Amino acid sequence: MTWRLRTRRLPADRPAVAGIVNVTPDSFSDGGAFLSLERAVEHARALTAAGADLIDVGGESTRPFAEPVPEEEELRRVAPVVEELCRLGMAVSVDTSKPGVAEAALAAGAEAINDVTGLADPAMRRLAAAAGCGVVVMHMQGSPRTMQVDPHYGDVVEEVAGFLGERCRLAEDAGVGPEAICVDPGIGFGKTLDHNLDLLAGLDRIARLGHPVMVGVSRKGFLGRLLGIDDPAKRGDATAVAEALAVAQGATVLRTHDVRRAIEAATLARAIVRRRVHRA
Ligand code: HH2
Repeated sequence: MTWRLRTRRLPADRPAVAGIVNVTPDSFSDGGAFLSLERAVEHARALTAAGADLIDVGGESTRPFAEPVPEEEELRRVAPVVEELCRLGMAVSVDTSKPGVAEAALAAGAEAINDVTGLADPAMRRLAAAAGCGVVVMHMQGSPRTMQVDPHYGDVVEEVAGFLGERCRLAEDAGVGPEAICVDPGIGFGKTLDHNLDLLAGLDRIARLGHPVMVGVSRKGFLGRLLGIDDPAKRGDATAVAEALAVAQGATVLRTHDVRRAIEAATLARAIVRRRVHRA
């Protein structure tokens, strides 16, 4: 299934990969590494050379217990980077829940808005509709400051699928084209280890919503908890395995720190799953 961005489409014949550029001092695995324009651009160039289809630029960490960043500061971090990457011809999504930041990124040429609140703000839905850009509608229970305190669900897969379906309807009512919407279960956003595992096992249910499915497992805490790996930088092998399994379950876009490894994982998973389909 292909995801339509503002001026281009992501490939339909293979899983797409979005490389992460965090222009933040405090992201959980790479905080501070790409805070200057030069470092951020250099990193985006490397991700693109490794095969990234999209570069996801964020200026506010959403790790558990993170404090919100004022809009002016987020703009200051993100706008010059988005502008330069667009000038270099890269497809850029902006990872923000603030309409003001999304608007500036779109003005600089961004192709998509990645909103971890699932387009909660009606202004974000109107903005996306007017720009004709792609959107990622993600599920989160609570906010980054509170989400890991005591997350609970009845049936996590059904609840997340229901939430995403409802937010897709709201986006479409505001005028966002259905083919511009990508959904994301929000791994690690208000979820225990069990919730994350249930969601990864149940991605086929999320895929039945009829939109491309983005999954972000890269270096996340649940991998560390399951495997006893405290250092996020050492979760690369676990990330690749989780990414391969996510693709096998229906993920079509991987949001990741290590693009080359994600492409290998996704290509292998897709090649094996194809055989399963042919035998059925
Ligand atoms: N995860 C993070 C941030 N944005 N967006 C989507 N759509 N899906 C995700 O899973 C997702 C996301 C958290 O990861 P990261 O950007 O590496 O860290 P931080 O939030 O600390 O900057």
